Amino acid sequence: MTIPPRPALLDTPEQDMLIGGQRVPALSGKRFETRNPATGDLLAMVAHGCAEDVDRAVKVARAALTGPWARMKGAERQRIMLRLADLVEQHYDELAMLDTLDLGAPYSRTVLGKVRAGALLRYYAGQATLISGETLDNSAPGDVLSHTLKEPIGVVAAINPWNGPIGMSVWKAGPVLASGCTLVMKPAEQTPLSALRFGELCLEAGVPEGVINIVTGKGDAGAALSAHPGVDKIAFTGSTGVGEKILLAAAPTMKRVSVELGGKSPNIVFADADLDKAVPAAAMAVFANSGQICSAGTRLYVHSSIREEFMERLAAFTKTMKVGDPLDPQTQIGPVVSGPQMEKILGFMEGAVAEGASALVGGARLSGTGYDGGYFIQPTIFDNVSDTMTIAREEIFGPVLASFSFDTIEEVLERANATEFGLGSGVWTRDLATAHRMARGIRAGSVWVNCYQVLDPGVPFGGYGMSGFGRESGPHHIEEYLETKAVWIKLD
Ligand code: TXE
Repeated sequence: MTIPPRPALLDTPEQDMLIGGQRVPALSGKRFETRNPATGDLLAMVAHGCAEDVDRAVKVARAALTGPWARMKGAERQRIMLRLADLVEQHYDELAMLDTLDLGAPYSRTVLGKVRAGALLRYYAGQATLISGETLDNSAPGDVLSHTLKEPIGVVAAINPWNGPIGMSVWKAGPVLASGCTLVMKPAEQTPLSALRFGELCLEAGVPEGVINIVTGKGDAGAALSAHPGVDKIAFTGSTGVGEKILLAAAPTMKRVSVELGGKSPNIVFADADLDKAVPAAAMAVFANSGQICSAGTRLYVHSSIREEFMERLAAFTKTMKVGDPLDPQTQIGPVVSGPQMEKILGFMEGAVAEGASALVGGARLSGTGYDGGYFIQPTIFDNVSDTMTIAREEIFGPVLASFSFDTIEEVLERANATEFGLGSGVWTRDLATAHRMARGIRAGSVWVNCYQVLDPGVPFGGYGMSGFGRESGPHHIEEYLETKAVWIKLD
């Protein structure tokens, strides 16, 4: 693998927003810093968009709903989206490199997103030509003919997290473009850069000006989007606390809202599992992206009859994982995204020890990586964890695993479901009946059997309970971007 050169975008140290096809500074002229979490180096000063910039972008996005975009057939939107898919793939090295510098995720990981980004855009491009209403002739046969029309819902606001920036931009834009909606997207303040480059590629692909707008800013810009009367739908991915705020802010204007929030996902290994596969997968389920994945498998339940062997092998595997320089092709785990996130994670680890858990592996900040200013944390496995401890219940969003032992399927189901969240889950077994019983019994939006964290544009992803609602991907996702209008025609 070759590490690409520093992205050309960074030659412009002051990065502006993208509104109405133009790169524009914030109306206040203010900017905020975005830094490399591995080195602390300043990457760019980014336009600090606030409520007035949000208002400007929303007005542009509303106006674009009646422009050339509104007159395009699905097949034309599809052609633009396929061109965008090609462009995103052609420029993926640069997009992945921007994320590596901005987020700290190893380049060996960010570049893997290329396949998914292309697949997502092509999947949604396909959907652009499949939107159609129905003829409903059975309400009063012979007397009235009814049919439905599907219309774009309008202006969509996407409020994004920082843990997978370019992948999230593509995921949020796909259904917007397919449905004929317009978008104001606010990337997270920690990782705003790749979204800006993606916005430029949308223009290059032929997406009309004003259809995709990128407002860089902080929580107040997200709050302004959530309350703005010109926004029809919000697609949010982020913390459960902010999800609650967005629902409240959106209520007075009855916006459609989908929220993909936090998790505390169980990963369950039965005695008959293929351990050669389950051991590395259990490690990657929680340590990939430094644990900064909403559906990370953070609660590991291993059957008591194999637990000792399993934990020994898991500990040995974890010790081989290479943590360090995100630009080293061998690196598997980079730093966490920011100083505050690192402090929060270290706080959880200290709390775990105070509550009686013991670190089987790791348990501290990592030094000696060559970047002493970087926010590196050792991949950590906790043993002697009880179900009531904080690390067993709360989302840590770092490379920290809580491990448990179990005896029966009924017991493990009950304990796996004893959480307010319900996003991901893993089951490792060779027994079909066990697999099916677990798949039915677990309360979570995804159950991965003998695999973990697999995503596909054609398969829905989302949460139960405090992990949110709405499903992204899959054949029905686009419905969340459409209004259904019933038309009644009296025949006599
Ligand atoms: O997320 P926030 P943070 C979880 C994870 C992590 C914690 C905190 O546990 O440790 O959240 O991360 C915007 N109205 N996840 O603080 O605050 C904000 O600018 C509208 C899980 O970074 O939720 C950013 O664009 N928007 C998660 C986005 O919300 C607001 C991924 C997410 O930020 C806002 C990330 C407001 N009042 C964190 N305040 C997942 N589900 O994958 C902030 N924002």
